[in-house]
Amino acid sequence: MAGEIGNVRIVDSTLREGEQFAQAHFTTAQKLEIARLLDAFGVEYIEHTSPVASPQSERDLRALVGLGLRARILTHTRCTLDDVRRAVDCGVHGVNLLFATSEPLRRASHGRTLDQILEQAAACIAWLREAGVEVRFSCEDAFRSDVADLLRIYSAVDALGVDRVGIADTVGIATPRQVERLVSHVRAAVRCDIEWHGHNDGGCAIANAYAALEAGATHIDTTVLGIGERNGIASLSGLIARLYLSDPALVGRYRLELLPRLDARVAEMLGIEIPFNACITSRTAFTHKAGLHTNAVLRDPRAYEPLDPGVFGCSRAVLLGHRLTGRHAIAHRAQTLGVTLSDEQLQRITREIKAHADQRPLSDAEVDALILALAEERRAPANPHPEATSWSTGGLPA
Ligand code: HCA
Ligand code: CU
Repeated sequence: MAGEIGNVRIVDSTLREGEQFAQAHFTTAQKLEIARLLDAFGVEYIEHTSPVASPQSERDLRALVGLGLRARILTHTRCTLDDVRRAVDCGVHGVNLLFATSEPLRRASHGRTLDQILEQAAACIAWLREAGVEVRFSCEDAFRSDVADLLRIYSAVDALGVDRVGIADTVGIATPRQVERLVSHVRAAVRCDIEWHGHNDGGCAIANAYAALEAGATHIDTTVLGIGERNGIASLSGLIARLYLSDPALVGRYRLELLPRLDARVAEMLGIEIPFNACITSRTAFTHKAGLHTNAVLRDPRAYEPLDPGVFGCSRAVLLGHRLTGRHAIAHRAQTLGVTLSDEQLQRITREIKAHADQRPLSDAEVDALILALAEERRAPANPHPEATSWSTGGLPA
């Protein structure tokens, strides 16, 4: 499968789509910090809000261009000559143009006909080509647009010389199969590259981005943590996890160990936690709990670890103080503490932990205290009341 995916290029839109997240209000310094981190990670493009949006947006875009990063700086504009001129004046390397092509958005938004859309697009594309910057033209709301209309527009802008066309699942309604079908049609209709932008309303953002790549898309829009309008788009960590699982070589040029810092910093700026179910960077992404799992993982982590935490600068955790705990994991912990337990002791402590954890989970320190108490017992004369081991009253796990 992955063999079909070529050289993926990431267009990170944390500073554009991400700014549309309800809780986002980045300062200039924060935007520049995010951009530096994304650049160090290795994304190929960083997309920033249009300079037309507000005076601060224009100043920030200029400051971003001024950083002289390796990543190419794009801005996202409407299809008007005023907007594209302002964008180019800020020094961007490329402009991501968009136009809504679906009937519901045409009605609720701009009210233009297909011919009018094409006329405006042609003028902007010609101007941008003359200015010597990269041009992308995207159809907003592609999955509620007529396929024949889409293909007509994409073929026309391809002929006008855009570097890539964009396909946007603006309201997050597409399934991977639908994505594969539409992207394949577009792939057959244009020579230029294809950018994919998909929202997560139906929980398919990462799957859809991957389906787009399988069908011939070359560029994928992401944001850090997947932030964006409503519940956002494909997250950078999610896309990286998905690609790595198919073939680590697909993400070999990125500094994967920087992902946790990137996600943590952006979460901090937004005043949120990294979502518990985030790929790679969630607090529990490499935590193993049930006895069956921990037993196997301690023998060979690959048993239940499709991603190697070390590659991403993360480490594995094995939880012990809960009712699903297993004897092997406790024996392993004891060994780490330099304690060898007899089979009988091991069974006893496992039983005790389970019984106790039925009331509340035990912290690591509490489990350790129990193991160490048993070690004492081994050294001292036999405890006449083995079940009466006292429990530490330490706090619950964080
Ligand atoms: C929006 C625009 C957009 C644009 C995507 C693109 C979308 O905020 O509605 O330029 O490809 O989701 O359609 O983010
Ligand atoms: Cu969007």
